[in-house]
Amino acid sequence: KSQTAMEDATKGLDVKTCPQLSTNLKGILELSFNPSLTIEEVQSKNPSVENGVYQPESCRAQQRVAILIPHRNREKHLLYLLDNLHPFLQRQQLEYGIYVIHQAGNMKFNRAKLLNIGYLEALKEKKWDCFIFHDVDLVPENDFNLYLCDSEPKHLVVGRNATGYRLRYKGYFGGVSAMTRDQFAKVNGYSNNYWGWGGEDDDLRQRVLLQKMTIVQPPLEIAKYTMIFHSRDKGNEVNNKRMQQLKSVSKVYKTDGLNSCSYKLLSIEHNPLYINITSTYRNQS
Ligand code: UD2
Ligand code: MN
Repeated sequence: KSQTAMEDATKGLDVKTCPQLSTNLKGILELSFNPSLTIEEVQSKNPSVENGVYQPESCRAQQRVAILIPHRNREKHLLYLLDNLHPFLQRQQLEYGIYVIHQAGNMKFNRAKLLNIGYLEALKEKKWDCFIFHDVDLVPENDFNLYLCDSEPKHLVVGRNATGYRLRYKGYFGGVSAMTRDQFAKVNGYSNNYWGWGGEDDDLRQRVLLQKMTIVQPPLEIAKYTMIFHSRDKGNEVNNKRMQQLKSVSKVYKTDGLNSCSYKLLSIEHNPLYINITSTYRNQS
């Protein structure tokens, strides 16, 4: 039984838990990337979402799921993602919240640290059961790809349009992944020390394996994504230290992660379709 279910049971509420597999699923989706789309249109298509949060009306969700999206200067991608993801998540009958964690300032982009911040800040709002770490530019192509956590960490991007729907490399854990609150706490979250592009996802994978967990994946047929085409962002140049860093994960992960994540919180805005957490970092520590 999920936390939600137990709480409702103690309150004496008699609402049925949503089925493991929603009957609203469609399978392969027609994705939409309309360049003239506005945020107001997406809002009007999703009237049941309130301040970035949704919960099914007719049943109690299996899990409470926080979607964490690291972001800087990708407004268009964010709009496309919200447009596709909101109806997708509602069809899956999840209780969910979408958090966009925005990096302000001119420091090199740090995707992993943003995701740690998202986890820490989201838990101040609600006791989320499950966290989905989600690139802004990846749109799921099949709604049987469930945004739920399993008994082991789950990698949801098995195939991508750009790579002919083949896995990038064995053991790849990037793009979109799902971990329970406890699984993520157990590995001390992501490293905070990957500045610029690359390595942070391999680092997290090592942490998972060091904690004797395994990584599960849905079948390729349903775990397919379209990545919106983009070139490398300014401020996210390749991290040339990543190979070196990846050699010392086992030595440092217990002191580099959630328990050492320092940041300056600039604002938390509750927008109709997502919660926007803006933070900045003083220096590379
Ligand atoms: C791959 C991984 C990604 C991450 C990255 C290395 C896939 C599908 N994804 O993505 O998970 O491991 O390599 O760091 O293989 N972002 C911004 N603004 C920026 C830069 C990045 O918002 O200026 C965010 C955004 O959510 C983006 C993500 O960071 O989707 C990853 O950056 P990317 O898309 O440039 O890297 P990519 O596609 O090689
Ligand atoms: Mn990308």
